[in-house]
Amino acid sequence: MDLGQIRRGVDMGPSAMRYAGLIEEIQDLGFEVSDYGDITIHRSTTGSNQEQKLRNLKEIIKTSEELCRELDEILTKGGFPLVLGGDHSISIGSIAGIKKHYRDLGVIWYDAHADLNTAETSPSGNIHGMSLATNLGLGHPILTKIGGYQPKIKPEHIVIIGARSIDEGEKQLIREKGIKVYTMHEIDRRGMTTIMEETIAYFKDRTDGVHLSLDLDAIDPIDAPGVGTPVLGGITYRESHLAMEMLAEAEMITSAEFVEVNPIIDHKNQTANIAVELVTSLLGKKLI
Ligand code: HAR
Ligand code: MN
Ligand code: MN
Repeated sequence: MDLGQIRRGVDMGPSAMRYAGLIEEIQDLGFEVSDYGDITIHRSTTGSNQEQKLRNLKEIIKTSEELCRELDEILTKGGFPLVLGGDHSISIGSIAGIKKHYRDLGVIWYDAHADLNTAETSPSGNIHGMSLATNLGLGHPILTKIGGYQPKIKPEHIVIIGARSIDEGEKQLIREKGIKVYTMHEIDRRGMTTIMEETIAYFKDRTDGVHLSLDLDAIDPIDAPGVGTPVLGGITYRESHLAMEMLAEAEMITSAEFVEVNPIIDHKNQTANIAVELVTSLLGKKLI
């Protein structure tokens, strides 16, 4: 999927991660993998809907409904859903499908951005900057009702990690709803170990499942250059491994998505390689 923003190429993210050995690496950890393949993207043939406020809305809705159905099915079969992006608008469909299986689903939003815009506050009209708000039930009902219900997530069941580019409307919403955010300031000041310990403790008695939504732009562009909206001063490669390893140790994550890998912008598939490494750390790969 690349319809949630305007830079082409992010739809090739899943291929780049497969090419980087994702499936083999997961199998090496002892897991059985079923690759569900790519979701068909319903790109408009009459020229995509370049409507200013919700760009490509119709196409994103169709795609999200399909992703929602697939994730519902995977969880019904007892699998661990791992979604590959694609721009971050895919989390609308993935969380719509996943949340059907939990009463209080927690979400870790590992991202340079908060993705808490609505059509009213968005500076861009790009739906990938609205996906977390949509999951909270905020914004256009046609988006928030994907999967047939809303809201999916409660504000107190969200932890944002790595934020450093937050729009005015998003800041207001964060304050209004009391959403827990660890910006780069907190990570620098208190260290990733403390942030992850607190996040794990926070979710422990509040949720019955935790979805990790990892946007590769959370990581510093020096380490992960292959993203459409890079922001300086990000989480390091090592801090990100630590975060994934701590989540693995806590056995807390019940589904995950790795998004915004754009191979056209990337250097020698570096960002896709990091994504694959982080998946393996999340799934319990150890150094020794
Ligand atoms: N906040 C800006 C917007 O809404 C930029 C969002 C960029 N988004 C992502 N997702 N890459 O995290 O347009
Ligand atoms: Mn994002
Ligand atoms: Mn982002």
